[in-house]
Amino acid sequence: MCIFCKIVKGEIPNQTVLEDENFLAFNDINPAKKIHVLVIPKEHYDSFDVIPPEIMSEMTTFIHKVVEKLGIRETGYRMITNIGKNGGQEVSHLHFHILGGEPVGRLVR
Ligand code: DGP
Repeated sequence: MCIFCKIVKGEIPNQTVLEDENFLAFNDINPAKKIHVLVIPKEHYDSFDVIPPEIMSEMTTFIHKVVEKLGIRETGYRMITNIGKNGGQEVSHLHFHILGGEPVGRLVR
């Protein structure tokens, strides 16, 4: 079972930001910015590449709630999802990184 599925099952502890029946948002173990939250579907999908569009639509609604709860809607934030080997994905369970709480800098220079 993958590490994020273990988090969903409660086998690995996490600092939950927001949760509903289908999605979970929790603090990244190794934060790159003041706010660094991961948002995942509870059901396992390897990456964004394979998530059904209708589930992605529900996830979008959930992410909006996470951003509202974090209080970073007004200031802005960066959202990233890494896909596969060349995308630098380490955990093969779809997750969106939400980075904020401070300027995150330019992604592409
Ligand atoms: P990625 O490279 O996009 O696959 O990012 C994986 C992220 O997952 C990385 O920022 C660290 C985080 N991470 C890995 N293991 C754990 C864990 O057990 N708990 C938490 N909270 N985050 C984890």
